[in-house]
Amino acid sequence: MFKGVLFDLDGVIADTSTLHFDAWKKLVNNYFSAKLPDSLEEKTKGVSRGDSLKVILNYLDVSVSDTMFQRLLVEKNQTYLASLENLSIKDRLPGITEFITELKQHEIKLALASASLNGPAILDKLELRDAFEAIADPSKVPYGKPAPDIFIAAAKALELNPRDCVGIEDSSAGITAINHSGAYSVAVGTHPELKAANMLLASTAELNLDTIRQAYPHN
Ligand code: XGP
Ligand code: MG
Repeated sequence: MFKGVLFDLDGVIADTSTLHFDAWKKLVNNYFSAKLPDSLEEKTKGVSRGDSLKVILNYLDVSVSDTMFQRLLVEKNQTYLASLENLSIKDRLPGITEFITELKQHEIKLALASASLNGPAILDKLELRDAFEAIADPSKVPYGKPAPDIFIAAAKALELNPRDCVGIEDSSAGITAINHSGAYSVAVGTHPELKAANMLLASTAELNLDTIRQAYPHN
């Protein structure tokens, strides 16, 4: 049986992925008078703030100075934080409360492996900070998702081998990261690129210990 679960945050624990993309869209509209297609959302999912902006600038085919790049990052985050003002326990995604309770009952350790620098603040708003034994700091790992670093750091913070952990993700960059870390990957969502996961669930409502335990290969 696995001993730890390494959670992504946006789109797995909280319904915040769309808020991120809304903030990116607003930024691009304000600064470049352009619209981002919904198809770009998957490419900004799971990746860091800076990498998301690179994806977007690349799509727009524009280059900006370093100063402007930093300004855009700050402004995007201000817009995003403003949209979180009323975030609360009600914004936990379906099934998350029950799944976390089940994991705790079985003494399985929890770590956060999010690319977001806002992770700790969001866990506080969702009243979930105490449920997590560790929060891996994305600013302290050399490479962001799709590199495996944040999942390796999260397992290490739990004093576990990634092989003894399950990673849960809603983004294809995140699934690639889990797969390369050695943990067992569980994807939640319907995007075709999530098929690279070891286990694919249509939504967080399907997360439960028995389903994963039965499929987990290192019992
Ligand atoms: P942070 C965020 C990115 O801004 C966003 O584009 C990604 O989709 C998200 O992380 C993935 O979790 O990072 O701005 O909250 O630090
Ligand atoms: Mg995510």
